[in-house]
Amino acid sequence: MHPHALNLPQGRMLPGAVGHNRGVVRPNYAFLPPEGVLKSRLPHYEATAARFLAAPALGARFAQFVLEIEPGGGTRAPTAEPGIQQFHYVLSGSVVAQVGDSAAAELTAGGFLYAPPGVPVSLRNQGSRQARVLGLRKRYESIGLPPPQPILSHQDQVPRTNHTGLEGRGFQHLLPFGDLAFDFEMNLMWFAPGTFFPAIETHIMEHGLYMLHGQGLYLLGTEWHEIWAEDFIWMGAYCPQQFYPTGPDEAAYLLYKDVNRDVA
Ligand code: UGY
Ligand code: MN
Repeated sequence: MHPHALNLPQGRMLPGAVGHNRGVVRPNYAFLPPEGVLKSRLPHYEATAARFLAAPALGARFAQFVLEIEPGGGTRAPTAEPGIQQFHYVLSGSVVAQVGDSAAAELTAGGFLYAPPGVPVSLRNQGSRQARVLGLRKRYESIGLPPPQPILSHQDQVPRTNHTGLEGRGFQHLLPFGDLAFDFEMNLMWFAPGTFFPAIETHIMEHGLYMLHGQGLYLLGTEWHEIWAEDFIWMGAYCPQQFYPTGPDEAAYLLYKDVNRDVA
């Protein structure tokens, strides 16, 4: 439809009706630009908005969300749910965090925590500006091992590795890599301009991808999507995937991946 046909005041456009919507939801993946993901409130948080990204309603077997915590806000009391693991990663601002009876620690951008199933988490914004925190909840799949211990750390404490032999790739495994007690990974994936995966991946693991830096082109199924910082992608099992950074600088995203468990 031509914009004039809408009879809008001059200079006003109806987003989506005459523009391009980058958002896509398919049975096996979803691409969610941030502007379309609306706010909700949660009873166990005060002065906090939640923007849900991945959820069982989408087809995901985990939940992922951004918390916008105002100064003085956060969890009303430490929160836990039997059988549910929690992971939080600070995007901006800072929070004072506690997992179980660990010492309280201030987490700034790049700080993260892991709470084993049923272990309570406290997140409080004691700063003077909004804190943005990426959260994840996943039901723990127990095996004959004790569940993992709580973690409070920062990405700067995590080595950057590259097992690919391809120059310009980087991996930071925020959770202990190869520890079979964990049933998921949270990895920072770095891409210098000109890099990409060695092959189009088509694997059983699901992903929740939050774009942190730079930009690129993401293949999902058979379609390419332009991706920018703050975009989110859910990839279901066996979703074909590939990535090319397209900006002048390194691109990076935080990637959830379910691992280490058998299937039947
Ligand atoms: O480890 C992975 O599955 C990763 N290479 N996938 C991705 O970044 N989409
Ligand atoms: Mn993958």
